[in-house]
Order: sequence, then structure tokens, then C-alpha cells
Amino acid sequence: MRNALTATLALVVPLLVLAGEQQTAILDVQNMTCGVCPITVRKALQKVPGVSEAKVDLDGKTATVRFDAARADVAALVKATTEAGFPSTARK
Ligand SMILES: [Cu+2]
Repeated sequence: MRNALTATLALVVPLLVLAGEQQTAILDVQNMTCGVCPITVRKALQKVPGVSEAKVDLDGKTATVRFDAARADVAALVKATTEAGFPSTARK
């Protein structure tokens, strides 16, 4: 059973890596009022599986996020910041 699972993962994981297409999303982030807020938002975004990079701009009130489109999506990013206390919306 364990071997079967390992074999399945060994097949699936490289496929996901190959399929992974990097995307960039820009979120408008609410509620950031001080220098600590962007750090909180960045940490929340980096915890989302598939996120490779998150830059948060306090003055612009935006977050720019690089992620693997096969593992994460914009809805997951929005959910992460919102649950951290910073509701956000994706910029089109
Ligand atoms: Cu703050």
C-alpha cells in the first residue's frame, strides 16, 4: 500500500512540476496601515502552496505574487490575505 502510494507520487509529482506554469497576480490589499502589515500579508501569501514569490507594497496597497498555476490560483491568494485580516481583490 505504501509502495503503491510512493510510486503514484513519483509519477504525479514530476508531471505537476512540468505542468507548472508561472503566473503573476496583482492584488489590491485593504487594511494595511503600518510597516508590519505587509510582512503579515507576505507571510500569508508565501504559505499558499505553489507561491514562489510575494512582494507587498504598503504605499501602493498591492501585493504582486508569482505562483504555479497548476498548484495555486488567484482565489487561494485572496483567501490567504483575507484570512490574515487583509481582504484583497485581484487586479485585472
Ligand atoms: Cu500594521
